[in-house]
Amino acid sequence: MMARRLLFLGPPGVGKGTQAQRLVGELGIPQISTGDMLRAAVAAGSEIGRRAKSFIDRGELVPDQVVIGVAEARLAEHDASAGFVLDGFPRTVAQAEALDRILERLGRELELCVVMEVAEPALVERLLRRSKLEGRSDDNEETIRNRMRVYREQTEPLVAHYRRRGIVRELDGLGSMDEVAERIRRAIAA
Ligand code: B4P
Repeated sequence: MMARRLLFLGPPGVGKGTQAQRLVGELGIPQISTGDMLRAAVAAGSEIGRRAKSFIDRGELVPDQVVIGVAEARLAEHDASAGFVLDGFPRTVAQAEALDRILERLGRELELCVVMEVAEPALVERLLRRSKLEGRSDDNEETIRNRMRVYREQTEPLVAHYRRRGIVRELDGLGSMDEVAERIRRAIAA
């Protein structure tokens, strides 16, 4: 049995978004990326986008209340009832606690937390390469370093939160996208 309620954790650029997208096609479940949703809100010029933009551009986390509202609304949509890949949410302990409450209300439970790791120099290199292709406002070196620091300080502690529940699978994010996808497939099926 494949796990279908999944959370991807890992530093910026580790491949969460890339791998979550691949899984969508394979498992037929939606990718829930707060980063993508916030960027779409910025592009649309909505109230949420206006509140999020300066945080994103500095590589800081958008305030919990904003992000939790966005994630909660998305998780309640019909297509998430059969499963989902959370990518980029939760990023703080307060968000993880909110996620627990949201899922409990919906009568669902997280099955697996896939933690990906890659050493920082390779991550910075990947994100700088992406900046040339996509021109994302937060993919410059100074902001990338800040995002790494924010990850280590605020998000990495969540690994322990989920480890206590026995649902963590850790894997190496270095290698080709196909190699990483295969490691994820094995972790999900195990
Ligand atoms: P995100 O959009 O989540 O940004 P990210 O961490 O850089 O994405 P990801 O890690 O998924 O990138 P990927 O590896 O796929 O967040 C951006 C900002 O939004 C945050 O800084 C914050 O301000 C805000 N935000 C989002 N969620 C929030 C929350 N919950 N709370 C508060 N604020 C929040 O891609 C990286 C690159 O690597 C790609 O170019 C890809 O092609 C490449 N790559 C992937 N796999 C590879 C491989 N195996 N080998 C070589 N290259 C690879």
